Amino acid sequence: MPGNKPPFDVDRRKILRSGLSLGALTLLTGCDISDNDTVQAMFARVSRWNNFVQGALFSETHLAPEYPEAMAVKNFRFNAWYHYNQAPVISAADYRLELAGLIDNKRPWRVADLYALPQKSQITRHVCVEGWSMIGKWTGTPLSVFLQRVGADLTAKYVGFVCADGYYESIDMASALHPQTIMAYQLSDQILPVEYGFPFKIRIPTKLGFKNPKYVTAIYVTNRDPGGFWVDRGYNWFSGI
Ligand SMILES: Nc1nc2c(c(=O)[nH]1)N[C@H]1C(S)=C(S)[C@@H](COP(=O)(O)O)O[C@H]1N2
Ligand SMILES: [Mo]
Repeated sequence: MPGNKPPFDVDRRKILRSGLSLGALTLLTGCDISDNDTVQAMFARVSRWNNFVQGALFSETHLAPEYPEAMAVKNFRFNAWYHYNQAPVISAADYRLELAGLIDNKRPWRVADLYALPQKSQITRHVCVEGWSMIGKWTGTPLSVFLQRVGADLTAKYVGFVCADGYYESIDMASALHPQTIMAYQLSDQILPVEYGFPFKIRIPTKLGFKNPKYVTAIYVTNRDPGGFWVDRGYNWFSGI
């Protein structure tokens, strides 16, 4: 993702290319789209509607495709909004995963304690909104197992993540409890290298790549929409695939 630039500017040409006529959008939303703020507000409404529809269609039994081991790429592509050599270097000795919000046991977790939890592997496709995708093998603990272990309120709406590089993300509870959503400690059977998210990334094969936060330093459970780094710059929050 380039610099701190928003991922897109809403303009008339892009709306027209998306297949919706300006007239149709005006009818749908009741907004006059003559100025950019109104267009932005209208898109926010369409995006909220998208969240609702995607959430309603999402089912905990819908599984992302899994692939044979031989299809997993060994040299995985790095992506962030900065060069890979600026990825945050986390010391395992000093690291503590902080827990906050609607969680009974907020004791911070050390890397070794996380890595001692039950684990499983998945070979799934990571799809980046920028137009590339890659199959990788990730291994780690189902987020549902961890959330149960710490006594999270599983009836709450959102699970939020804070990352060591200033990135942040959040997902709906149904996606957090999905069997393929894992706290991934390994990529290609190796402990996650620094640039891929050490000590762990949230791997969610049912969502776009930007919904997969790396170098997670805090997890919290809440009923208030926490947003996300790219979502707050215009992307759709649910972003299911
Ligand atoms: N902390 C953090 N997590 C992040 C990002 C980031 O910039 N910072 N970028 C996201 C995006 S857009 C993608 S495509 C994937 C890239 O993960 P990879 O480097 O393991 O391929 O990480 C996601 N998670
Ligand atoms: Mo991405």
